[in-house]
Amino acid sequence: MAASDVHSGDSNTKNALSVDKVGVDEGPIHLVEAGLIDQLTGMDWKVNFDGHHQFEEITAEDDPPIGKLKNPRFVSRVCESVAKVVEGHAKKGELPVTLGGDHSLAMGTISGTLAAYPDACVIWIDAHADINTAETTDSGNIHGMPVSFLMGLNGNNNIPEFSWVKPALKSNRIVYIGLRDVDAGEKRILKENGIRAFSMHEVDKYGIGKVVESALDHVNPNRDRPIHLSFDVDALDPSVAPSTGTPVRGGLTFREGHYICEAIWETGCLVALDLMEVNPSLADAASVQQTVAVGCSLVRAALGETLL
Ligand code: B3U
Ligand code: MN
Ligand code: MN
Repeated sequence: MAASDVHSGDSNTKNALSVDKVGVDEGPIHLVEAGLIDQLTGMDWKVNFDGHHQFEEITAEDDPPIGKLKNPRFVSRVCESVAKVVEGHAKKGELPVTLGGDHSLAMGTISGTLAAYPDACVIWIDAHADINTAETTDSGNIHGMPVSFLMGLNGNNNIPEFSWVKPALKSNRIVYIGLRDVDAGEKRILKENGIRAFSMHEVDKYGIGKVVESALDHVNPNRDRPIHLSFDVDALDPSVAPSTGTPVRGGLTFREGHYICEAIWETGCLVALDLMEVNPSLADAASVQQTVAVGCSLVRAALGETLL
């Protein structure tokens, strides 16, 4: 496991980019090797690459499941460290970009953002809701659970390993776009907590422009709250982004994905960005190259690249 940070900024805007690897080992480095940093520099971002953070490996024997949760100590330790890095950059006025890697990392990135900007809202782009609790999860994969930890739905202190995660995310400060593979337990949690979600059904019905506007109206009605955008590439259709761990057909088109990033950038409220679940080990070379190129392109769109 390794992670690297890139920080960038100019006089008005600062940018920090951190690259992490949890499970989805090779994704982040592919994005960097594809030239993402040069691309951002070319857009006048001052990019400051930190190099790699090394995490002490915890072997499977030393990290047995806690309840159903797989690799809990390792995931928790990496996320806690990422939370501190993101908080540090955000507090300096930099814009942390985290490349993943497993979406469990958002437990770290969003904790860091909320420590720096307690009134921030989260826009979560994903095929999945990632809101299973330690009780509702079938897979035990923590990448299906980060939102429940951020919202305190596990009674975080009941799982001492995750007691560092503050339940700082309120149900009216997160909105989803792109959902189409939501577990029964997750549907119940979304309903019980009144969490707003725009599935692919709403994207089809209203169009992406209206959906993004409604999503922003819900979490950020006056467009004055800081925004953390957490983008799982599996929100995109597998024909657009095939190299990802859990592809689900019927996803966002290339343009719909980019439109979301562009529209959020246009608000002027973006303070942190995650681009997660690029997984080059899961496809042929051409699919990997396609997914990495789309990933880079989404990051550029979220950081202000315009079409004209
Ligand atoms: N909801 C399932 C599947 C899943 C969630 N996130 C991903 N897959 N990437 C689970 O495992 O919790
Ligand atoms: Mn996800
Ligand atoms: Mn997903």
